[in-house]
Amino acid sequence: MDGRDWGKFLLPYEQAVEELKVKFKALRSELKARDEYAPIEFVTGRVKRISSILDKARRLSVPMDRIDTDIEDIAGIRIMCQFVDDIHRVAELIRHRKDLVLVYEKDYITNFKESGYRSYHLIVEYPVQTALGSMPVLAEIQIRTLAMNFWATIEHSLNYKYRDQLPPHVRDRLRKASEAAFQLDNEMSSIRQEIVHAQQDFEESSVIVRKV
Ligand code: 0O2
Repeated sequence: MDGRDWGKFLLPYEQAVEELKVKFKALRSELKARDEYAPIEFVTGRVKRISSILDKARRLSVPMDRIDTDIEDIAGIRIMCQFVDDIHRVAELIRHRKDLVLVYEKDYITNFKESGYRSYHLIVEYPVQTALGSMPVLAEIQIRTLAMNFWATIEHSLNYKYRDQLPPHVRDRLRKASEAAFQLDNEMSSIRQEIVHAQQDFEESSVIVRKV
């Protein structure tokens, strides 16, 4: 490891993760309390492990003095949703927030990764209020469905266990499993739409009956 004081370096990232987790959990609670639709199922967050930061810096040839600007996912927030449509609602809510600045977006749902990975990523700049003043830190907000999260969690742990050495036929099966998870997402959305339409039809017909 280099001579950096990692404990101090990671402090603002830890603070950013804690604050953003509280804020997105509060957003869910508030929408529910207002009897509005809450597109957020649950929220998690983590600060990237030092070994993982160093691996990524090596892989992307990022010099040590540019880690804070060039590695965008040291602070990571994950927002899980029930439906694919919810992902876009959450992204829209984030775009309108005044407590962070959107830097850019990566749509790994339309352009899913070679591995089969699907998720919507927003890179944001979040100002952390430290004892030394305001400090902007980059954070990656990953928004995904429960099915996308199920796939990504297992694929990540298998890759980790086998140190990125998974044989091609296993990778192929993982890609197929990702497709199956996405089909499940689409089927769930379609079932939900059918229920919503049936409910609307029922409400409209009962209004007509009341008017008659
Ligand atoms: P950690 O610390 O283990 O959580 P990359 O080359 O993937 O690192 P890229 O392409 O710019 O960089 O992707 P991006 O948008 O920075 O996202 C990186 C993070 O997205 C990963 O963090 C994962 O959380 C997730 N991710 C990206 N690709 C995959 C994938 O194929 N499978 C799974 N399961 N997750 C993926 P790390 O690097 O795993 O860090």
